[in-house]
Amino acid sequence: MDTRDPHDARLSRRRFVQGLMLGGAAAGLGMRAGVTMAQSDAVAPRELRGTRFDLAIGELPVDFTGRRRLATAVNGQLPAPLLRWREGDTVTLRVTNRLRVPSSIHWHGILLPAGMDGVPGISFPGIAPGETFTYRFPLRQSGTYWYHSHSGFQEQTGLYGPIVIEPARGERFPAERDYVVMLSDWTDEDPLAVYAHLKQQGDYYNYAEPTAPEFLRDVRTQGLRRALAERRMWQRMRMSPADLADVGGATYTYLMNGRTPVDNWEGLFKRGEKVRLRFINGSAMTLFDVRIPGLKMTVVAADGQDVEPVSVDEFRIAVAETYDVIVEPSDDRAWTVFAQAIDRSGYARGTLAPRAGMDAPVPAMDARPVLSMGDMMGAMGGGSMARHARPEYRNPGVDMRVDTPRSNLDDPGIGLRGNGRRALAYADLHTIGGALDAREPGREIELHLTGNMQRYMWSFDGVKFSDAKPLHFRAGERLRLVLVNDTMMNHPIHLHGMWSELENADGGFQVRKHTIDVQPAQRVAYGVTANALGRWAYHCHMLYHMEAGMMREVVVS
Ligand SMILES: [Cu+2]
Repeated sequence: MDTRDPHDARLSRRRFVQGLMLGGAAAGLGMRAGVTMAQSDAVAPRELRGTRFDLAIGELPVDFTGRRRLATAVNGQLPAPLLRWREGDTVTLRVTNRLRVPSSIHWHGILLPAGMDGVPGISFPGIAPGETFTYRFPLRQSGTYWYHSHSGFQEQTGLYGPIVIEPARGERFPAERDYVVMLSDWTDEDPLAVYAHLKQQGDYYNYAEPTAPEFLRDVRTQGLRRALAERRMWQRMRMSPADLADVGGATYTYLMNGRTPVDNWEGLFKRGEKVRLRFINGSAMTLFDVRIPGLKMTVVAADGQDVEPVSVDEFRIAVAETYDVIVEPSDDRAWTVFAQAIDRSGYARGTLAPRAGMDAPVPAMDARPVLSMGDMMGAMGGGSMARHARPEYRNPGVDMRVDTPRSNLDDPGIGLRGNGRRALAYADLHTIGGALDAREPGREIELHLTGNMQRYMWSFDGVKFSDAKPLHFRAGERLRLVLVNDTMMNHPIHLHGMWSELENADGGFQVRKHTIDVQPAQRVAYGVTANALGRWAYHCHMLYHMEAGMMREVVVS
């Protein structure tokens, strides 16, 4: 049964186009389109430095699409101000909640005492309306990170901002210019309504079901019998090969540093300069594929940690990940920074240029990728056998189990395979200096990423957060976490408070991260040193997946 209102879908598309035109008109007049905050913008600096910060969480009127909406902002800004810290300093942040509902700020990827982590119900009670909470912690790391609300859907409505921690001994890969490029997804809909629609029907926002012309094309290329068989296969599984994103471009406007594609964020350079771009995916639900047509990007850091430089044309950035790249624009011309959503339903875009007001051609989006059997079943023939937890069986919350997951890290992921561009894969990332803790893990915890797409239920091992007991790590132990993705979606999994040190398929150290994106039907393993006492959140960073229950509490004691 299809309960979507096609009229509704057309309307949202029209609104998107309207938004583009409005944004364009405003840009032409030299106004800041998108965010109506000229007053606060003039007063509040977009970048804050030092060791003491006063941050106020409040509402902000915005207009990204031609409709006025209220966003959640920090100091009247969306994204929240860039916080520039220095490794070795201790920072104090007084956060005042001026909303009518409780709020919080979580410092994503930062090693800190559990009470400073900012997750209501786990780290602290949250910040009540009118209240000020003071966060204070020493900085034991450097690199690109970000911060966001961990309360309700406030992250979806704008409460996210970048953090740059300058290394005490200077940048390993210096550059003449340094820009944060923060990607996000904005919806005019109330996120509560988005979530309710998804619960009502998991593919509510998926307007990408195969169409009649596509079926005819398949018949032409594969023959009637195979095309029919394939349709029947998908129908039998009550799944769609177009299940790439729960929410797409008909609903979302994709932003780069808070600007719509028409509003066009720009970064300036002089020819021959090295430009460092600190990409942060601060979106609620969107994986982006990023490229700058005509320019090679040298990836030098992942999740704040320096890596052996690797030159690529394109990289996928999952929700909550950060990547630093260095580019060297060789000509006196503009270059488009292009970030298309994984389902190719829209994009964020900005421009690198020698002078303000220039732009470059925006590439066409790639064709929408289609899931392969490998994305659903893993390594058919070969591959290790998965051990499923008992609650994964006879469970309405689990519609699929992968018995032979693949564990290769050299796959950049669906839509990036064999597209003629050199796309980054986790196998290309090598953290400089290796693992922080070389001990062989003394214990292994295997968890399965599970869900029921149609009912929009998400969980670990078939058990949602509200029904689950905390995981226990023994203080000081080195352990191995194994994640097996039993679903057809990517899940960027984030462990708070401790590093996740990804292993290659042979068990050797690969890369240190705070968020590990697990591809469909993939098995990954990573080392964790339980050196941070207290209670921590461990969850999928797709906001609506976390809300639905793909989360655990971890207790280190
Ligand atoms: Cu998820």
